[in-house]
Amino acid sequence: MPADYNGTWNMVSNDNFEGYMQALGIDFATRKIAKMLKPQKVIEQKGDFFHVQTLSSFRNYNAEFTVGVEFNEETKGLDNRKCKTLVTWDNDRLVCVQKGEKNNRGWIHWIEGDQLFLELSCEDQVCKQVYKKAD
Ligand code: VL7
Repeated sequence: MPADYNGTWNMVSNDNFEGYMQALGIDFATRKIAKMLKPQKVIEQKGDFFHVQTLSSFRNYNAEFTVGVEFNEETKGLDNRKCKTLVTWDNDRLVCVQKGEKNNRGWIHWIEGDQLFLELSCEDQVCKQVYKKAD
């Protein structure tokens, strides 16, 4: 039985989002707006199938994937790049590798209690986010 990520999760902290966005080449004006946001993750999981929505007042991002199945990801509204993306289980952690123009790009999710953790990597930058489960 894989871990259960279902739910609505509200951001509580966002460390080095600026560095991550700079590594992705996001322009200054967009970064200024983006770093003020407190996005929400809405996750629907059925076994190995995930629908992850990252919602904010500025932009939304939508990802659908099955663990273990590589797919073509287009980061629409973010850096607008194309990646070959693969998410796998590492025990109860979700480990994503986004192969493309940027080196060392990917993310890792895990849960501890009522908190959802996310580490986003690109090049030499790591952004650490924490979300708390909504009631
Ligand atoms: C998705 C943002 C910065 C552009 C706007 C900021 C809008 C809200 O890949 C991600 O999540 C995974 C794991 O949960 C599932 O797709 C992170 C947000 C990364 C990167 C780019 C700044 C402009 C933020 C959408």
